[in-house]
Amino acid sequence: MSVVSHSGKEMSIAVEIARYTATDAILEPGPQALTADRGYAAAALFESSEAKFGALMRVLVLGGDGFCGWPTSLYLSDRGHDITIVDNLSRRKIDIDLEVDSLTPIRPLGERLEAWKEVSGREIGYVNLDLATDYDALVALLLQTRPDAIVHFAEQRAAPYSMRTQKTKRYTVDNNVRGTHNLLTALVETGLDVSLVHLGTMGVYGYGWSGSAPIPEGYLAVKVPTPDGELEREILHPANPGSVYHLTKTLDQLLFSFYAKNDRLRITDLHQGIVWGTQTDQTARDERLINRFDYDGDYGTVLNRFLMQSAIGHPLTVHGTGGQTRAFIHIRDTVRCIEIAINNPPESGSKVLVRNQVTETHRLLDLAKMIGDMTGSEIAYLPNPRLEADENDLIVRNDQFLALGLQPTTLSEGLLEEITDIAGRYRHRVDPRKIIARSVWRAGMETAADLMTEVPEK
Ligand code: NAD
Ligand code: USQ
Repeated sequence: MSVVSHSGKEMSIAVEIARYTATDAILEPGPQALTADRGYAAAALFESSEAKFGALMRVLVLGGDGFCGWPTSLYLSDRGHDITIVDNLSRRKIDIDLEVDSLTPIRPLGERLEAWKEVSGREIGYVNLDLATDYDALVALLLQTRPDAIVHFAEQRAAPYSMRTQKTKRYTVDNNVRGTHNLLTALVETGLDVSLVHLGTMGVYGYGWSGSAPIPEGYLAVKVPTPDGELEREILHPANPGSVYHLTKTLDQLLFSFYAKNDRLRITDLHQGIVWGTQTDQTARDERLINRFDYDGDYGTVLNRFLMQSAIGHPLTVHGTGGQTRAFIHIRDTVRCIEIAINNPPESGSKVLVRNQVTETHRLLDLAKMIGDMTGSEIAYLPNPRLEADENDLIVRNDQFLALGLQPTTLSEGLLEEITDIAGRYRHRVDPRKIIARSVWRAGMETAADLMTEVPEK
């Protein structure tokens, strides 16, 4: 594990652990060594650095090098919070395995952080740690930084990648479930009073289960028949995952529910829709800060894929009939929602606070037609590599974020800008042989052939 401190210097975890051990003479080896008392003792060491950086809130951003985590880290840093990114760079390694790259030229994390310091005058810390395997280092880090809030983005997040092979199925479960559980037990072990904000997904509710009934924010009021009449109860909305990835998010929900009840952890689970767009005010300040844009068949999400496809003249790849309806949110609204969530945490002893982080719902075919009308792109109706309903209704409650001040960025505001500023500008970086989605939900399912092998000149 390597650590880049707030001063930007590279340290090894051994140095940090040695500092704890040296200052806390009463520590015995073994599990009892990592107690809250040890945390308070160790924290004193870092008071001076806290004073120096004058933070409003100390926030750990787990997965802070990723598509949502990077702009969130910059946004929160810009707002005066003291940010430390935790990331094992697994997402960048998966790109190497898949022989694909972000459409936008993302820089190495160290260079990103230097650039941010240069343009904003603010420093962001960085720790390279695997949440799923480096448990002791995670505990040490929590005791060292004593965060007020943790934002947990650090999971394998692509449904098609999670369905690609038996190996990627197992990796997705091992990585996501172990990572989340390690974090929860580390919070209990350290005894720190931290607000945890997790990025969940709309996909935990599934699509079509409740017909045209609005999807509530996490919980469903039900009537249970008993011999003495009906009992009114509130339950977690039934889980109906559509991929191994979405399954891990439903497992996360149960872990959260247990630890909120048993250990009184303060947890917010944000059920986010599909994020579109690329830049925020902060990532747009310098090209070295540019955000990731995935376009390939595994990691590219539907709307950003359509935008990229229209920029290179590729037909818009609608799976099946395009009758699937999904929820969307712009990346600028994602970062605002995270700030709202860390500013409005639940109290200790409350149930998990679930907020639906979505601003619009759209039928995929309508989206494709909207982009086709703007750009003249054709629509290609492809065999669907996923097992999913051809059509579904989707009405989602998002009252909480609206009540807390979110002002949604609508599709009509951002689409053209995204096509010309990002997809058009970096069209030369597209490898068209990576566009067709080829991870199938069940062996033997049909996939389309490449529709383009070279990006045409403009
Ligand atoms: P991403 O893959 O771009 O970022 C995730 C980051 O976490 C990566 O930088 C990766 O290296 C890191 N990471 C993964 N496993 C880790 C581990 N074990 N230890 C340390 N770091 C690890 O994904 P994203 O699009 O930014 O999504 C972030 C979160 O938001 C995910 O949990 C995802 O499920 C959720 N979400 C994303 C979307 C979307 O459209 N992108 C929508 C809804 C929810
Ligand atoms: N689709 C197409 N054409 C494409 C790509 C996708 O028609 O070229 C369709 C898919 O078949 C699916 C829908 O678009 O019906 C959405 O696919 P997606 O890849 O955009 O989104 P999804 O797999 O659901 O996953 C993404 C993120 C995930 C997040 C989720 C939010 O990768 O991390 O959790 O969106 S939600 O969908 O609301 O659950």
